[in-house]
Amino acid sequence: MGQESSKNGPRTIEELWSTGAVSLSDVETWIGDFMTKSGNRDYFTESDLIKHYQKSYTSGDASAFARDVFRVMDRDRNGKVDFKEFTLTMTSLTGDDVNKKIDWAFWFYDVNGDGTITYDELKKMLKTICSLEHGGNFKDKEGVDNLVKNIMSSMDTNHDGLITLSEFKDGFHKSEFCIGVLKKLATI
Ligand SMILES: [Ca+2]
Ligand SMILES: [Ca+2]
Repeated sequence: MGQESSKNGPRTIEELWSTGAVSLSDVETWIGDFMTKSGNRDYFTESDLIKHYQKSYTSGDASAFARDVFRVMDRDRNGKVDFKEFTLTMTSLTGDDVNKKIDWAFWFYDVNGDGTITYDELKKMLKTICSLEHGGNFKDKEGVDNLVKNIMSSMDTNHDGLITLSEFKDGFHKSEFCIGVLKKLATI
């Protein structure tokens, strides 16, 4: 259910353009980024994206982060991200619509795509971000557990152990960690 609404986005560059939400320079930038990631093919794969991030995050391990970004980008789950899928991500993450950004971040956390974020999914995401920055040598296990508990308790307002999209939207701005992750996602 998580990604249902995303399928209603523009299907072609012309359609995207006609929405008026993107400029020519945005599209030119995305074409350049896409060509770099895909090596001038008409798609890129998970391993292409992993290699790409490994170059940017030399002090950490970017593979888990790249896998999660790829999972959300590859909307039809065919193992390839084409230019349309790439631009749908870029319009969500770089546009002015905060709701779209938070939707995208929600799908990023919702690893199994069932429409809710569990304690384990949140913990996995925290480890992924720590690996990205510190190479997976995150020894403060108690610190991770406490941070996950704090985020859960501030967002899971009905205390059923699950964060829904609506709870995520309400609680997002209260979590420095979640805001920090979104800033990272905006640079992909
Ligand atoms: Ca795809
Ligand atoms: Ca889930």
